[in-house]
Amino acid sequence: MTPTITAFEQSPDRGRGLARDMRVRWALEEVGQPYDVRLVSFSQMREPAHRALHPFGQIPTYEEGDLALFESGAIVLHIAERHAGLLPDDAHARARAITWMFAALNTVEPPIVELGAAAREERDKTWYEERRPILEGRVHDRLDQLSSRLADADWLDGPFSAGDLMMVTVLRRLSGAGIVEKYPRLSAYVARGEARPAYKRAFDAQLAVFLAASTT
Ligand SMILES: N[C@@H](CCC(=O)N[C@@H](CS)C(=O)NCC(=O)O)C(=O)O
Repeated sequence: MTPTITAFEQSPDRGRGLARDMRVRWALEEVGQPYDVRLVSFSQMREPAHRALHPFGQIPTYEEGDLALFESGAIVLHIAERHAGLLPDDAHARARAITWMFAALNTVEPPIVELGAAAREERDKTWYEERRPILEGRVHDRLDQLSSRLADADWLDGPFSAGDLMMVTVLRRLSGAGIVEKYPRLSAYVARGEARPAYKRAFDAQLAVFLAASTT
């Protein structure tokens, strides 16, 4: 059965692949699972039909028969567990790859999201210039630690896994901030992820949506 995911009708990231449908698209491309996309506007995301799928009125969602999921991490894990290619067969290696998924979402992404939210929503506040270095410092702490752990390896734990997919998409949220560039190992890690054919297919698909919306 072909799953259907939701994505922004017109992404605020202007097709840079930073919205979280990108993770799901990439995972589906990695495992070779075709998918449909239902595009939603911000007003549709607030409506009861979408809220029934996503209690917080966000994207992405994932529907497959009578299964409906939300949360990009849960969706990518579901895909990775049902198809070969994103999780190792060895039970311990598999558990470690899933640990990296959680680390990406639960340890690395929160300070990145906080920094972005402050830049968007607090820029005109009196405290912003004082707070920004604190928020940047929290991001740098995590990137320092991540870079040390990655060291000169290609991926976080053996072959590319859903843990890397999630971590690369989380680090990409810093695009344009000039932060990841300070960590050559992490920059190269993100570039390795972006060079994967499945990543490119996913990126092109979400960019095509943005370009089509921009010309109408
Ligand atoms: N933890 C959620 C976050 C979902 C999320 O923040 N989605 C954003 C797009 S990347 C969204 O829908 N933003 C619009 C809004 O919150 O109104 C996940 O990983 O799926």
